Amino acid sequence: MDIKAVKTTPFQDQILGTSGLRKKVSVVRQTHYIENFVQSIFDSLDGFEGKTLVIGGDGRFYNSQAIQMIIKIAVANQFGRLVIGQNGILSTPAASHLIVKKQAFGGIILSASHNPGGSDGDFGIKYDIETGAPAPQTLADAISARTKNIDRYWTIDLPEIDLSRIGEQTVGSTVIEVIDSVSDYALYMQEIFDFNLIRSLFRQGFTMTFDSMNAVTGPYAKYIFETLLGAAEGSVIRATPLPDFGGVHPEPNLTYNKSLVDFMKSDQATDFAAASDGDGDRYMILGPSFFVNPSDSLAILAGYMDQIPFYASSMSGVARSMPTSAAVDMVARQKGFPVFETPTGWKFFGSLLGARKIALCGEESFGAGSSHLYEKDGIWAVLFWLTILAKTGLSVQRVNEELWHAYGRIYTSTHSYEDLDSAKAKLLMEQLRSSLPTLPQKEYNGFKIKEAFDFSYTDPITGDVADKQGICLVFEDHSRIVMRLSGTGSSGATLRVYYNRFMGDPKDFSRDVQEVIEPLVTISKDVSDLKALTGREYPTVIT
Ligand code: G16
Repeated sequence: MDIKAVKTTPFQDQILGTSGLRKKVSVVRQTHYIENFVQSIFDSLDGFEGKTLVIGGDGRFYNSQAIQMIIKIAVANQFGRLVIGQNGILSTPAASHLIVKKQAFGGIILSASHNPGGSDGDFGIKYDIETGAPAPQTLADAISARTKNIDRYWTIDLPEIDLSRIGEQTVGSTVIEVIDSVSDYALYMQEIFDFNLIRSLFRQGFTMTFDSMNAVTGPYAKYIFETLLGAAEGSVIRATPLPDFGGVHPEPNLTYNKSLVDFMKSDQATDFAAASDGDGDRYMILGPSFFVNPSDSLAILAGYMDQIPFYASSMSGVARSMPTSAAVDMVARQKGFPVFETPTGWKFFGSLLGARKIALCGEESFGAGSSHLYEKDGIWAVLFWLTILAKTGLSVQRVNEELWHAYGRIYTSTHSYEDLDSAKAKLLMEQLRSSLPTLPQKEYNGFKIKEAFDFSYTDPITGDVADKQGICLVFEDHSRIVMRLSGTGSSGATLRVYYNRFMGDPKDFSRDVQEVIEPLVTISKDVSDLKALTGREYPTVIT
């Protein structure tokens, strides 16, 4: 086997965002683009020679071609074994699980998650470390830095590897193993949850719809919900992963999965519905005419976690990203668990999970996970919900209402302004940042600002500091506005504005979310000069 050093020049835009590298397909198809980035990952790591690398992706356009390139570079860099999902398919949580199960050095996951696919859509690459957690910020920074001065990558000449056939072959000193994408993950779920309990729910006639949105969870959901658990055939819809997700924007929320939301408002609604995103790490939960906000969902999972034997001896603390509402804090306080507040990005949970400081974590952006694996996990969250419904016999709505009756309701919504001009969006944040000292004690329509600050985080385990993680305005009545720029887009800028407003009186528990937060929306626009600076009056996505 002839290992070749290929001369290359750096691309200046290979900066890792909230979750790895995300770019338009047209960008990653440039000659040397994938190779540069993957070699930059390897150049930022030490001691992987002879070790195992897991590779897989969400099946989006360019997945297969990119995997063939990565195989060549990984072989040339002397990995001992490559474990690849059949047809190049691995959901993010399944890849994370495999990394640990196969005692791999790490894994490369090809996904732009919830971003659209297809030839003019987005592509993404992220690296997970040996715990199956996303590369921590220090490693992400090292990779970004290496992409700026890379001048060669290693590769070999190799005919295309047939990824449709399960089995092993050896190339040079590297074993290339193609595995079933679903079975290990499905077995692991059976270790965590009582499948007999959930099966009994379906035996009693319980109905569910799981919408895979033409993305990676289709084969996982079909096997787990229909084959193993006995949900009626056809319960899993849009179950075949397609390179362009059938034109669907694979983001499970009220805007991009309106069809499921509408279905759950119709006469045909099932008892329960859920959806997952492009790479299977996000989830959305619905009941008939009822939506569970992800911040509430996290709090509900925290409330029931000690009833799941898998966690009985390991239930420690919980963590949420800063923009996520404090509903989970109220549950954790009552149960005596510490709460950690981290910046947005799953990578910030990794050190806390590794140090066993937390057993549960989640985000307002439709992500939840636990110590079972160090990525967020959509199907796990749905199985957790099915377990709660089977144990309690309650409806989705009733489970959520019980949370409000116990602790009060934090009305929560996120408004995203997508495709803004980047320079204008940055200016908005800079101006807001510089006005922070003047804001405390200011009153807007009866809402008095108590604190105004830019969130900064010191990782309690590693000591790493992350600054400028979102501007927070906290009001005297505990309402809160958070503003930050998204780090997952592939072009332009997305401004995210997060609203929380607490209501303690049960007569206020069934109000319209947008009506409740409306005064805060007006304040956020005023303090940030949003319309004048961006030319936008209304968000593109409301969740
Ligand atoms: C990623 C991260 C999440 C983050 C989300 C939104 O999710 O893993 O931690 O909350 O992006 O980030 P942003 O607000 O910067 O767009 P995913 O599902 O896209 O991998």
